[in-house]
Amino acid sequence: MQRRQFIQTSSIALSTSPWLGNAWAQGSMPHNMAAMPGMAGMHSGAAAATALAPVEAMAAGAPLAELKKLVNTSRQPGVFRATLRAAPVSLAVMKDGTPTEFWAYNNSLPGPLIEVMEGDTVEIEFINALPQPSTIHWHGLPVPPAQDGNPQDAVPAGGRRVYRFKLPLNCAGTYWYHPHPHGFTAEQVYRGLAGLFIVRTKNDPLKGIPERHLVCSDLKLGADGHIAANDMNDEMNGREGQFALVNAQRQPVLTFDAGGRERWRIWNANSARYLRLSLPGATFTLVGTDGGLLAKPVTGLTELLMTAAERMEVIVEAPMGGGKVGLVTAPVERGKMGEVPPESPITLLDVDFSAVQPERLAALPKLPGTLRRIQPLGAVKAKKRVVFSEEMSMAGGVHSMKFLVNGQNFNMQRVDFTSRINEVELWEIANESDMDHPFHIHGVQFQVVERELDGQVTPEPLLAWRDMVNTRSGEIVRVKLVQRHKGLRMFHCHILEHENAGMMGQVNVI
Ligand SMILES: [Cu+2]
Repeated sequence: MQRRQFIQTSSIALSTSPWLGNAWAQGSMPHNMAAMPGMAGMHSGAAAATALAPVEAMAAGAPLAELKKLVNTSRQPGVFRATLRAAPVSLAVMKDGTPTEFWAYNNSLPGPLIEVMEGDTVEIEFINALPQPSTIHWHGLPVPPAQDGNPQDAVPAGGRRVYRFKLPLNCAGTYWYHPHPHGFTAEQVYRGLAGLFIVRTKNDPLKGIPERHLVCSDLKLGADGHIAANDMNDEMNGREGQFALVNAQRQPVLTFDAGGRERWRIWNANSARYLRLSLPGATFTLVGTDGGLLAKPVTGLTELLMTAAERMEVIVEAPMGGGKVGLVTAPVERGKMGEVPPESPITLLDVDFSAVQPERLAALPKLPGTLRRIQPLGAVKAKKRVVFSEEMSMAGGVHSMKFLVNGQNFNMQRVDFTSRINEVELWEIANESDMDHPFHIHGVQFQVVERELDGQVTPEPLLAWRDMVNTRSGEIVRVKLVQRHKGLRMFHCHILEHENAGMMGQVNVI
């Protein structure tokens, strides 16, 4: 079926037959998932468009909160030891005090920040007090597969386990953690389970610049204050909540450092929303990507485009004139399907520059011209090809939409690729679908080599370590990577609804 036809029929179905969404949701999932506990919400809630709370239902304008840190209980140097407990928690985030039941790590939204040094050993006891199996996946971190919260290693409801890994040198960067159980990831993340992870290095070239942490996430609440279930649009396009938050606050105020320069670590912790960030009057200097600092800063940027799950580090310098400026995210055209209401820019945060003393900025030392040594990955020993595609059908009057990797749905029992440890591989990710899909692979950072669109190849200008890269409709992205641990690794689209629907594969490293 052609895409246009599908869009027409799907919009009719949405407006006239609320129950069709059920059939659609079932048709889009592997059979065994329909029987899983917790999937019930997707079926019963998928059809009717819930009446949503107005954006004003959440207060705005509070000072930006600092992230809560996870306290290290170890007294041994070089060891970080703590507990993360995932559990339901009732929090009042709406103005009128209506409580919302979230699922959170240590009752915190977002989950607490883990801060460690390169070379540290990390030991996290995970307590699963959720009504579903769960895991903790250490997104982007070079940890062994058995400690990486794979879907195969689910911790049952009521269970617990310890994740233990030693971080290598040269992995300082901006990471995060979230659940990764088969079939439950999207729901657990949108209910609030996601936390932050920073690895620091002893020789930080940007030491001394005040640092900010901005975690962008969204929240979809019904008018009654409950977390809304996914509707058909969410399942198709990825869930985007009406509340676009920073550090779990709606449009907070950041009072900029008087010296006029800050280092921002920005997380796109949204399930699906891409960010196109700008701060009128100010420019960004990009200094880091998912896997840490760049080789050299990139100056003069007016926009930052971040796919879901991507992180960036930027240096922000105060614009002339002071005052308050909004950090705005503009809509990103990513090929959404169905009837999508018009989107407008959202102010995520107000930045108050009024305390800045311009003469202090003039007196600051210049940013270093080089930040870190990044060696380009060398000669390729093996190649892999990943094809993202979508399949739509109206067979038997039932909407069915599949999100596929190499023509197949995810199957935990099937190994899609085999890789050899310590070999440079070229992965070609071809997006043969109508939507953009952000590619992610576990346990490694890759280097983007080039992008090809309509036969035109553009070499990647940035030498950078990443674990997220967008693939546009019709685009082919080529990346180089090296696996450093033996075992099973997942790779998938990081629009969590697509991953949940099976746009995921696994590679066994031998
Ligand atoms: Cu996707």
